[in-house]
Amino acid sequence: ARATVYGYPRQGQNRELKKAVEGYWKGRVGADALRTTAEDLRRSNWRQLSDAGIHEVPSGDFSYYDHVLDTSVMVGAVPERHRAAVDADALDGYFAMARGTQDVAPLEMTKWFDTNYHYLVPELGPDTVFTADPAKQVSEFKEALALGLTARPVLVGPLTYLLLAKPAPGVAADFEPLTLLDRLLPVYAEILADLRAAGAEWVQLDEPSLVQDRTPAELNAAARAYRDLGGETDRPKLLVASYFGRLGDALPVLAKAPIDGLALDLTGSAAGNLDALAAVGGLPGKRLVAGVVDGRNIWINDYEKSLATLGTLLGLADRVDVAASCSLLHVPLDATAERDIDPEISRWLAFARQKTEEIAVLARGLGQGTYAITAELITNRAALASRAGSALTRDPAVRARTAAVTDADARRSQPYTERTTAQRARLGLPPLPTTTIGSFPQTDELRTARADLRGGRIDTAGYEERIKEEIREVLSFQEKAGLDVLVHGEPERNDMVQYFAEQLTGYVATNHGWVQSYGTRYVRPPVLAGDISRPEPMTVRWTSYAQSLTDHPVKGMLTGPVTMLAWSFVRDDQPLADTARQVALALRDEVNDLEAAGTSVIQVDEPALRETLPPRSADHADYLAWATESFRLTTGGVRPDTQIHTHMCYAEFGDIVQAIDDLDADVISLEAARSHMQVARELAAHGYPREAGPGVYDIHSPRVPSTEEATALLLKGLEAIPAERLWVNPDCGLKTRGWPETRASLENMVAAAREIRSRPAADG
Ligand code: THG
Ligand code: ZN
Repeated sequence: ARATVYGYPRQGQNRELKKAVEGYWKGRVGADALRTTAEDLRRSNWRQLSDAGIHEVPSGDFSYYDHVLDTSVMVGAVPERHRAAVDADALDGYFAMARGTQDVAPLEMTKWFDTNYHYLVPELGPDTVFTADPAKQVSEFKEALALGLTARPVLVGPLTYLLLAKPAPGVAADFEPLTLLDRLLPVYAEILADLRAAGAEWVQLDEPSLVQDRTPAELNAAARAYRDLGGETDRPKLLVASYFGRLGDALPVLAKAPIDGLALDLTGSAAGNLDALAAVGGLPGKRLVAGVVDGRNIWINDYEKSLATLGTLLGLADRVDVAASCSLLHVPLDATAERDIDPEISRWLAFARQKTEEIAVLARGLGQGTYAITAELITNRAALASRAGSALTRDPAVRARTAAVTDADARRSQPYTERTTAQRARLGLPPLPTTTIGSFPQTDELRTARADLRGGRIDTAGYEERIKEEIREVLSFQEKAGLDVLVHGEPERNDMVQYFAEQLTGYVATNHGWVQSYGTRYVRPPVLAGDISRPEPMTVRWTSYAQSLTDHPVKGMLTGPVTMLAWSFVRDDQPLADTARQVALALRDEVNDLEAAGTSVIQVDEPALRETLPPRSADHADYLAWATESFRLTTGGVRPDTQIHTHMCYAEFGDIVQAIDDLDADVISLEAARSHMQVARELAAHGYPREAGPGVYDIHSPRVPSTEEATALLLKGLEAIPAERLWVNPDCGLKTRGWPETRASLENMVAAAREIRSRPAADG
């Protein structure tokens, strides 16, 4: 059995790639220096993989920005508006597609399946002409070859590429990119031939779209694609890779296709692939790549369990190789870089580098028998036993409390129709109340203050004085601007998940655990390692300080339980629902403490509610049940006259409107400016009964909306939501914005709300 992986973190141990790319954008790093950095990183990754015992390494998985954008370049799908930039300079054109320029908008960015990675959405239309540009794939393959390694080029497959695409601007919204399949396949065939000519024995085509629900027509397209590509004579062997879930109806399609190998995810809820494979009679004559090491999480593998799975698979394919369940892009690079993690916990952790070692050990155990890995098995068993028996993973008080939760705990004591009366009496807000989502610009001074605190250049008292100073400024601006419900601006927070994780018992933070979120932006997801509890209040001090400065209500600001899970590494030793319940109870304590301190409005953000929706609709109901319950558990303990807000920032809510309703929040603010109030209409169509603030301006751009624009959007919002239930707010938090545009935009927003309030019809 051979050990292999589909992809590896690209950024380097010290995020050298981020520094080089951002340096290039600023003109501080030349194109040649950037290329050299990239080559060095690729070489160092390949050496790491090879040293760990990976027999077949991936090539072409490297990217300056995003591998879906690389695929668009590979098939010549450059939007018209970027054509000139690409023709003038390929690298600058590439970055223009990713980030836009003064004159042209970038490609849209969206989540890569249910991960926290974002890709650039291909823009296609009936006039799209594909042309093969195999240069990147061929040259990176040759680089690996030059190191004496066996490499397998990894490409986004044609079906997934088209299914991820959307109609280009100006193309009819109902245009289906999949109709371009027959035009795309010859381009893939040409690239495959070039890779074979360069010496590739195998090429991997990634088709994660096939783990989502697919129509019969889409499955037919899959069958056709792989019949055509498989039927080419001048081609390498084809490995079709699925990951992020179960193949379902696509499994028999691929099993029958004239391809040479199939990669299956066999972790977590995708373990069902095993029975499904047996049911279709296995893959006679084909290679099976078994994803038994979880590529989405950071826990050590259970060797005995994996070997049992691998043993069963041996009878189901011509040959069985070992891999992670998906690319290792979604985990940090190296757990040994973490020096501050409790040694009891660090022996339970495997980041990308450790996972490659696990894959190699399992391949050896599968190929040579378990006696060949005796020492590794003993160490593995001991580490797993230490985790299962640890007081860190099992806190009896937390377990007793979650076990005692009742339905009533997850329910407000009165329905919205009664609560709203109490809240109106307490808050005394005007119609169309104005507010913001929570964060204000994170200035360089704030980042410097945090770095100074970490570096010991200022003490805690000095740091907190700077935070208070910022809060005073944020409050005084909001009062002057005439906002109704104020916020403290969150100057004390680094990241909306990390900040809470650092204060909750059971969570572990990393120092170097960077994972690419998009382009040169990274996050450091904290680890839900043990049972979660809240030793002391986390935000009450700052909210109370802000409230002491004003007579307006100041919103308490928290991150909700679903988002805490979605942007962390979760436990794999208990159901997600249990972890969610523990986090919810810890947050509930914070909500209740905020209320006790006099906070009348509390916002619990759930931007990740939609993105964690499982790929198979059969799994939606279970997920939404625990997700909405954990939100209601967080917020269910407050008085009727305390107003609960939530916030989500995704353009497509259509399929989760019922879940949004089930949260039973009093007010929801939603990203809407870019989808022209479509959200408001979706809520109205559903009969959403509570208050809502569809965003009236896009915070992702420094552009200042005029009062007239904001007024027009509000009037549109009023067509869907009556004035007594419509809030006025931007799309999202303002932390990535600068102060000048923040000031101007909020002033215009308030002016628009006042303008409409002054009209006779709108005062409710
Ligand atoms: N927090 C977490 N996950 C997220 C978001 C978040 N996922 C979705 C979305 N928001 C992703 N957006 C971003 C935006 C900015 C950055 C990362 C993800 C970013 N990162 C800094 C960088 O790479 O330079 C590092 C920030 C830091 O120092 O912690 O700017 O809000 N968890
Ligand atoms: Zn948002």
